[in-house]
Amino acid sequence: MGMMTPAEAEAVFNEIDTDASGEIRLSELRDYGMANGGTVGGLKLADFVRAADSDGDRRITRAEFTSYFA
Ligand SMILES: [Ca+2]
Ligand SMILES: [Ca+2]
Repeated sequence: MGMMTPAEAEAVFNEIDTDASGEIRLSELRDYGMANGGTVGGLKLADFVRAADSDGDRRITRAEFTSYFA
């Protein structure tokens, strides 16, 4: 929602998606949060998942991530 440019959102997504599967699993999110003060884009991890996971499968796809942040 305009918090990042599309290019920034893409870069952050790639940083979190360490296995390059195209979606962020909760374990990847936890690893990222541990290294970044427990937040993603200024949101706590649980709040981030609730907000960005629009289909509720507990995984954040590239499309879900960029449509939320960019
Ligand atoms: Ca992944
Ligand atoms: Ca999802």
